[in-house]
Amino acid sequence: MSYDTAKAAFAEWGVDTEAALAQLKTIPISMHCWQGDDVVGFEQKTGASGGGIQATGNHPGRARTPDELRADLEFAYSMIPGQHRLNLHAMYLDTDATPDRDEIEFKHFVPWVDWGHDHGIKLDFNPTFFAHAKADDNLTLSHPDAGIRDFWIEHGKRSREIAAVMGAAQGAACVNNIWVPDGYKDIPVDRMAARARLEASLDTMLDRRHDKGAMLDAVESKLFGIGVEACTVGSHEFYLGYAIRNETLLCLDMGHFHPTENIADKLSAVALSLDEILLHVSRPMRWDSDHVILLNDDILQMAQELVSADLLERTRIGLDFFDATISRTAAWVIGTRNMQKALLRALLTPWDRLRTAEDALDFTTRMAVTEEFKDMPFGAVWAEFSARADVPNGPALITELERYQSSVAGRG
Ligand code: RNT
Ligand code: ZN
Repeated sequence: MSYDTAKAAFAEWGVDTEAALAQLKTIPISMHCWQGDDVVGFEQKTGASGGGIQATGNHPGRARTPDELRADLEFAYSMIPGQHRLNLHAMYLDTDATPDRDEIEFKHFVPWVDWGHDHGIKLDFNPTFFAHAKADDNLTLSHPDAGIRDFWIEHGKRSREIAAVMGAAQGAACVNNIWVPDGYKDIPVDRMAARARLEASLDTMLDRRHDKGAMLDAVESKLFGIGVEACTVGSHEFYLGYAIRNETLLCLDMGHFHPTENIADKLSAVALSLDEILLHVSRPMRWDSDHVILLNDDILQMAQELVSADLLERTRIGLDFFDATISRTAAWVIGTRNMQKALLRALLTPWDRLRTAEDALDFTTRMAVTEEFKDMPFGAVWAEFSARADVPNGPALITELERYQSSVAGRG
C-alpha cells in the first residue's frame, strides 16, 4: 500500500500520520553498547560478566575492541531512522592505561566522547558494579565489609563525575544509571541490615550535587538474578522509595519483575511521584533473559502508555538486551526499530475517541476501535518514515544486515 493511501485511511479516523512521523523523529532511543560484545567490556581481564547477567551464544563477529564496537554501532545506527543515543558502561573504557574501577576518569572515555561528537550521538553512562573480583560475592554497595563498600562508592562517584563531564561536553544531560547485583542466593536473616548499608552507600555516592542539565542519576531495581535467587537488596520497593526521596530517575527494566506483572502499567503509577523515568526495554522469557525485543504486546503496551499518559517528555527510553546467538548488529537494528515501530503505532492511535468511550463506560466501542485498528496500514507509514531517513526496509534491509554480518564474521 502506498503512503498516501495509508495516510487517507488514518485520516478517516482523525489520525494525522504527518504529525506522528514528525514526533517519532524527535524520540531518541539510548542504544546499549553491551549488545555488541556480549557484555564483556574492554578492561584487561577475562571471564564472564558476573552479577547474574550473561549473554549466551557464540555467533561470529563479536566486537573485540572499541574501534570494532564503534564500527558496528555506526552500521547499526545507519539502519535505524532518526538520531539516537549510546548507553555506555564504565567497563567499556577506551585507553591503554589499566585503571581499576576506583581509578577511572573522564580521560579514559575521551575517544567515545569524540566519536559521539563527530556523529551527533549523545552518551549515557553506567557504573559497572559487576564482572570484578570485588563483586564476586554478589555484594558491592551493601557488602558487610566497609573496605569493599568504599571501593564501590568511589567507583560510583567517579562514574557520576565522568557522566557529568560527558553531559556538559554534549550540552545535554547524560543519564548515569546505577544497578548493583547485590543479593543473596539463599534466604538471608538480616535483609534490613543489607538494605540499610545499600542506602548509606548510595547516600555517600550521591552526596555531591551535579548540575541536572549535565547529569541525571537513575537507580535500577531487580527482582532476582542467577546466584541471588532469595533476595535482591535493591528491590523495586527499595528503589521506588529511594528515587522519590532523593529525586533521582527510577529505571524500570522490563525483565526485573514477576513474569506476569505488566510493566507498562507501572508508568502512570510511578510517574505521579517522580519527575523522570528511565526504561530498560527488554524481553524476559520466563525469567530476566534479556532477549532482543520483538514487536510484541509488552512493547506495544509500553509505547501506548508513554503516548496516552503523555510521558514521552519525562521518559528516557533505553534498551537492555543481549543475544549472542544471532548477528549482534542485526540484534541492535531489529530491537531498536521495534521500539520505534511500537511508538509509531501508539502515535497513530485515535486516543480521543478511545478515551471518550472509556469515560462513558462504553467498553464496546473501546474494544471495537482497538480491534479495527489492528488492521490499519502501520507498515506503509513505517516504510515512509524509513524512506525519508534514507534507511532500507524490507528485503533491502535483510541484504544490508547480511552484508555487514559477513564482513565481521571473520573476527577471531
Ligand atoms: C542487569 C541490569 C542492568 C544490566 C546492564 C548491563 O540485570 O538489567 O541494567 O543489564 O547494566
Ligand atoms: Zn537493565
